[in-house]
Amino acid sequence: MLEVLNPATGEVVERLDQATEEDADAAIARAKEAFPKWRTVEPSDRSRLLRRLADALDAEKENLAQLESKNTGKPLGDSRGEIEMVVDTFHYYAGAPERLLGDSIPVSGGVDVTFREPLGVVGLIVPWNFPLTIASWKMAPALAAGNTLVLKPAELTPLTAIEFERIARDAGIPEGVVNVVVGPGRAVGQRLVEHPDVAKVAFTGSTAVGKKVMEGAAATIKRVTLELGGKSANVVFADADLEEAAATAPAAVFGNAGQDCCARSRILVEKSAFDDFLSLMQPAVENLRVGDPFDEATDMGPLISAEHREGVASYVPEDAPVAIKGSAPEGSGFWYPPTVLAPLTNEDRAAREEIFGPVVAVIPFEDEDDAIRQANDTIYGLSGSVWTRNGARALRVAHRIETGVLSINSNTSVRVATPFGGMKQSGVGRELGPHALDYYTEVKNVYISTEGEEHSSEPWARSEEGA
Ligand code: TXE
Repeated sequence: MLEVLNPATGEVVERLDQATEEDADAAIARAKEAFPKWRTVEPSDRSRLLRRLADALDAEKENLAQLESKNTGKPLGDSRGEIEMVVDTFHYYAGAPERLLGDSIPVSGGVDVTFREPLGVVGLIVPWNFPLTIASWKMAPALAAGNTLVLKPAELTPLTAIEFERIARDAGIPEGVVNVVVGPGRAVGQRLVEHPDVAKVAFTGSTAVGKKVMEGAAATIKRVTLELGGKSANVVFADADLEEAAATAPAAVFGNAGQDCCARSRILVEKSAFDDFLSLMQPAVENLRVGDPFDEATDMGPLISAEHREGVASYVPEDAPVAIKGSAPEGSGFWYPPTVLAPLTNEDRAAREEIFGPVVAVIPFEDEDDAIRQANDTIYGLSGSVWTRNGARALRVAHRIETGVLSINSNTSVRVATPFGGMKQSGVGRELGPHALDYYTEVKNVYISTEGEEHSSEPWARSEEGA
């Protein structure tokens, strides 16, 4: 029996039966059976069905947002924004079935065209930090391209995925196309990775489990996309709008209580502006309201679990250089205060590992080369920001930072219409935007001879004749 908790109170909100490997097999079998029919649904009809699903999600968005906040502890306003993105993601990919264009390639003796075909059954494994949002980034392009799917939500946050399965069915998505299996990563997740009838696994989670997924997928040469950890740098030059950079830096790392793969958890500040930056940042940290997710004034909720809080706290030992500390409620719930460690070096543990909590390392740098060297001195490469008023420098630095997404004078990472994903050990592949569809389709090349019977169409035959 799986006990689902509310992290803001520590109370059980739901008790669910856990799926087993046999349940995973049954879901894969249902998806396999549904695939031939779903892939041949007329593109315009598939489009219409996905649009209807987006509208159905829109109609239930308040219910879904409330459920997401109850299960994750994130502020209700954040959950509403996330569910809005789920709806937008389905609307965006609803336009894709009729736009999955192939190529026509000039060749001699015939016509050559490419088709973009669905993969088959795809297994989607998602984490607890943005439960339904991250699932939608995978489900919408997968379905638009004609795949059927099995979704495994994180054990800690299965509630919106269960609702999604019902909403999809009610919206007319055919039986077996969308299957949700709630169960442990090691049994159900692993089964999706190893099962020969699953053509691809799309995974978001820790880099450690991502490596296991890649390894497990090798046995059946399964396609994989991985969206893993990050240790993104927020690079602030002395010539930047320091007030804006400092006022927005806390939200860029403490948003979702720091449980965000794009969190700017290293702030690199040019030495000459270091003290000014910290002074400007202080009120923004101290004024963060940490508390009840259902209070509209709340900026930050609790961490996901007691165990995770212990892990986060281990990065702030007794002798840690805590420069700024926010507040957090006492008592039940998995609370942790926003914490700024400064000055740190890029060698410190808090600057090297993904903490996934509201703890940030502020690190000085000497000049542009030093900033780039430190920003790149990490195994990760997911996100990041550059703050400067010098346009040429902004582009120079953006080119040299090894990261999949970067923003200049902004802390945003994700948009429905633009590609998102990591370099280095932050992952493989891209989600969102037009690029995601490449990862849910195979390219098939078809050559059609236009030569008559009397002509040989084989180039080697022709060269033999000429020889
Ligand atoms: O992630 P896991 P967890 C990081 C973050 C966090 C740490 C642990 O640092 O503290 O990971 O979080 C399923 N085969 N991120 O434990 O274990 C699991 O059931 C197949 C960063 O929650 O990676 C869940 O559905 N699947 C990240 C999903 O994988 C397996 C987001 C993620 O779980 C499996 C989350 C296995 N062997 C955590 N083992 C980000 N970058 O956004 C587990 N799973």
